[in-house]
Amino acid sequence: MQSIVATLLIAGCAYSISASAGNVQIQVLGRDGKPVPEAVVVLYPSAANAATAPSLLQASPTIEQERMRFVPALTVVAPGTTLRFTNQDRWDHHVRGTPVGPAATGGAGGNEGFEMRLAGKQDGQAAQAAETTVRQPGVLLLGCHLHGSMRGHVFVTDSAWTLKTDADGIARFTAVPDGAAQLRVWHAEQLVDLPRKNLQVQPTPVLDTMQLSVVPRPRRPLPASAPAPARAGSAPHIHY
Ligand SMILES: [Cu+2]
Repeated sequence: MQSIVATLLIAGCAYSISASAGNVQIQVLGRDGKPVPEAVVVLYPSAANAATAPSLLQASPTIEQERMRFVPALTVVAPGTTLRFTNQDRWDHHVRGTPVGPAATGGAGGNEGFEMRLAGKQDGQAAQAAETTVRQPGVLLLGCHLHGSMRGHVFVTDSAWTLKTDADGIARFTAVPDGAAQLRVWHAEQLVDLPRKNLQVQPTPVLDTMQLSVVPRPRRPLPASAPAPARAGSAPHIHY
């Protein structure tokens, strides 16, 4: 009897260890200690294991212009990804993407900016869409020439191990290769880059936190109905 119990215990342990191998959970906190959703958590596992990288990123993301907002407000992609912008509002948007941060001033390392005019959606017709491809790691600030309140970001990452934090401020990675890894956290309102942190990924779960030096403002709620500025529809006018 005793040996059966011992066997079961050993089996249970083995199971829980294998189920949690490579689990890395990073919680991002504001300066006030509260969880921060919509932060970007980037892991850089040791180079020897780079081949095992998963596909955590969307291959063909769409960013909607909906009720005067970019939805989602933050899009995380790999270099080479084509972004699709779709105007669901009844009025025009003139979307622009502006490189910000260190890559913007790094010459060849930065992305080109882009802009695109998208006519308002007409009854019974498909929403107008336009695409642009991001080539280099870096951050693009999204705005609209017509509506100064519209803000969004595209984070072009240099690691396949990249996630946005959820409502609890947590990014949950699984099956991260064992060994040394670096951790980077980015948030739109964290203007001074936080220093990277060294992690040791191991068979037991790794739980860690990164604290911003700012308290991000809560995002303004989606209005039930936005005012509809009367603008004549126009042909798409796209610059790359
Ligand atoms: Cu607009």
